[in-house]
Amino acid sequence: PVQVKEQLLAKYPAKVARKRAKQILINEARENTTPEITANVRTIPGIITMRGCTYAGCKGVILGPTSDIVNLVHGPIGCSFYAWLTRRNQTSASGEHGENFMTYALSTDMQESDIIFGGEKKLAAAIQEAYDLFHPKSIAVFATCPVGLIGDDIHAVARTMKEKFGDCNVFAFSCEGYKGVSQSAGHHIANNQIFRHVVGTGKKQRSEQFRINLLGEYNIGGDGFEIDRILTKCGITNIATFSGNSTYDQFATANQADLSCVMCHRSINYVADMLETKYGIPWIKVNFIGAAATAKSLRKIGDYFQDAELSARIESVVAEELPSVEVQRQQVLPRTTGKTAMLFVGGSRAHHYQELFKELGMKTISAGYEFAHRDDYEGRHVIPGLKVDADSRNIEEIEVQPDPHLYHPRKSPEQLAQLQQDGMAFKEYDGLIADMDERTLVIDDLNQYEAEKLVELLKPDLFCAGIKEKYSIQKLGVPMKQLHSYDSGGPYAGFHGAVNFYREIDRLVNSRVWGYLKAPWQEHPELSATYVWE
Ligand code: CFM
Ligand code: HCA
Repeated sequence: PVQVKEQLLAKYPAKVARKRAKQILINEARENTTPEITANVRTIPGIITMRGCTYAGCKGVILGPTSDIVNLVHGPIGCSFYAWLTRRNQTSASGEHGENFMTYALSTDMQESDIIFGGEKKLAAAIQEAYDLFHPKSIAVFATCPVGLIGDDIHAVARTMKEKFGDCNVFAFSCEGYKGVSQSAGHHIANNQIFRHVVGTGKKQRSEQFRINLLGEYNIGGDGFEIDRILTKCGITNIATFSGNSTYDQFATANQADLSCVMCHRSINYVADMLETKYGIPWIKVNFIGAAATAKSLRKIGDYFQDAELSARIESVVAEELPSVEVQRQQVLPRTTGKTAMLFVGGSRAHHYQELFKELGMKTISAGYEFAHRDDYEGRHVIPGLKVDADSRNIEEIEVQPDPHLYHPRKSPEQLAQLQQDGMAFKEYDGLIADMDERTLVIDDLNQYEAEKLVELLKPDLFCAGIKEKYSIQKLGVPMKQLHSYDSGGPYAGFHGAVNFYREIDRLVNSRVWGYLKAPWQEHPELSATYVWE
């Protein structure tokens, strides 16, 4: 791996190589201190990053999957067009009135004249139009880059319209694409506003048993549907998923859950903390990617509630579901064992999916996140020491206090201490590095050039990333699996999802077709022209 790292850096100018070197880590010497990686910093200009923007993280990732909040983008039409149904968050429109606004793309369609004279009037008119069309419970307004540059006060417009309507919660997000170094800043801006404007405002009293929130699950390819199927079967009530297939009222009553379960740590861990501080809800890390991980997460939830009947039910669900998953696994195992994979996805998936590859007997030889932070790599113990730079200071941290009316601790300090003594880890996440083998390569914010170089040097049997990587990797003769959109497949979560994944990965890594692929410039060398500087 040392040589691989050197070769990845060899072509860079010295200054760039120095910077990138800190984001490429060889996982070794576990017995020493945890290795440190540089993450959540600006991409070096000129590098073709895999990342997206802050608006994508706010509007696309966090608010995108809600079904009954009307999402209105204030900006030029391109920002909407290129975000229209590109993320595969599914909705069932199972909210109170069956609303589903997810499939619409609403935009103020900013023009040059709006940039010059200001776009606030146009925004107010668009909010009015959306209200007249749908009479929704809520309208969310998203700013794209030019809005921040010209200084439209979207929050004032939202406030005015909210007061005017009386029955519609209008609020806005200053999530201009440039606000942070990646999508991650957008998650934070989105979550802060949902927490501030929606959570805890619900009137409905929830009285079901074993109430949880599922944080950081976005129902890509129906993952959330499969997780809900399993939870329901176990008798666990999922009050609110943040934000896969979610509704406004689910967010509004999330304060009534007794436990928060965090799937994607990167996109939402601070919300789990805020729910605990303000309402007294403890949180645990879960993972429903992988059959064994699913069983483990269910048992963790059971242990928390300390109810013999619930635990027995969980055991019977696991006993009923696991054997058929195991049959499928045993079928593919002889063909997948020993194959190698590389995983480069935005945040948690580069970690979670290693569980499924382990179940297939496959080795993850290199992995990394587009935009995760050091705690997602090294574990939460690094959080107190994280450097605050100009970019992270830009993103608001909400100061939260216990709510005078709604705070009540779900467990006494003694109960919590007992649970911890029995092995339950609260507020804990050890990150990706701890789960990876020694001498594997962990790379933050991988780019186009390094992706191709890595494939050339290590020739994995499978490369996992997103749409921008897909075809360049396939042209190198290596099968490529999209772990964002699932290439229109899925679900991959839970028990049914594991079976889907086993079957697809078996087909991918055992098909010989990839080896026959030749890129046009390999067949016709005259196409591989070299630019000559005169
Ligand atoms: Fe969390 Fe996600 Fe991911 Fe993410 Fe994303 Fe996504 Fe992703 Mo694409 S919230 S960090 S911002 S698990 S959209 S559902 S697939 S990059 S690894
Ligand atoms: C985003 C969304 C994305 C993009 C996926 C991809 C998603 O970051 O804006 O690059 O293939 O999952 O849809 O991460």
